[in-house]
Amino acid sequence: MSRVYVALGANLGDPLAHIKAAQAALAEIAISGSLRQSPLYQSQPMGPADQPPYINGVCVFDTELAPHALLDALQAIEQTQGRERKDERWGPRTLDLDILLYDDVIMHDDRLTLPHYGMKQREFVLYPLADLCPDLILPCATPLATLLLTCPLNGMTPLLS
Ligand code: A4P
Ligand code: MG
Repeated sequence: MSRVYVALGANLGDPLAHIKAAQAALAEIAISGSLRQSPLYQSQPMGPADQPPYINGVCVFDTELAPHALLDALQAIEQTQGRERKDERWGPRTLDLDILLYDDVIMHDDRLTLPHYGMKQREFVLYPLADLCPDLILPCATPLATLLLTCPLNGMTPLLS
């Protein structure tokens, strides 16, 4: 069994509905009862500025799926929710599910980089991650709390539910 952290992001259609549907879908692939979800945030778009704000959050759960099988499962959830892959880097999307951490696995191949390559700089990843697991130490031995010290909120606000 492995413990995984998955980042959720959406900024098209009804982003909150996409995030909530994704949380429900993740609960289905998680080992029963293991899923916890962070509070949600509204964040400014990283990348092209002419796109709507994002809703972001993080989930943690336990799984028997191997890393690539987990990626397949996440991409299937993205497709179910109408994700279209476009050429524009960091462009808008109905739903993006990224594997942040898979146990302490460090790997890189043509489909999967673990830990996720951008997670250490992104406020919309680090703050919800800290909500779930403030004492987390990354596989590179860096404490999450250390990364937060140099990560401004960049206008991100908690989403009031
Ligand atoms: N891939 C490699 N490693 C991973 C991983 N750890 N988890 C590969 C998930 N996928 C991984 O992803 C491209 C390919 O990355 C996948 O086919 C997979 O094999 P994608 O979802 O098709 O494309 P993408 O998400 O547009 O690309 P990229 O570079 O991964 O973008 P990011 O890093 O996901 O950023 N602004 C705010 N405020 N909030 C956001 O959530 N998200 C993005 C996308 C841009 N701006 C944002 C946000
Ligand atoms: Mg992605």
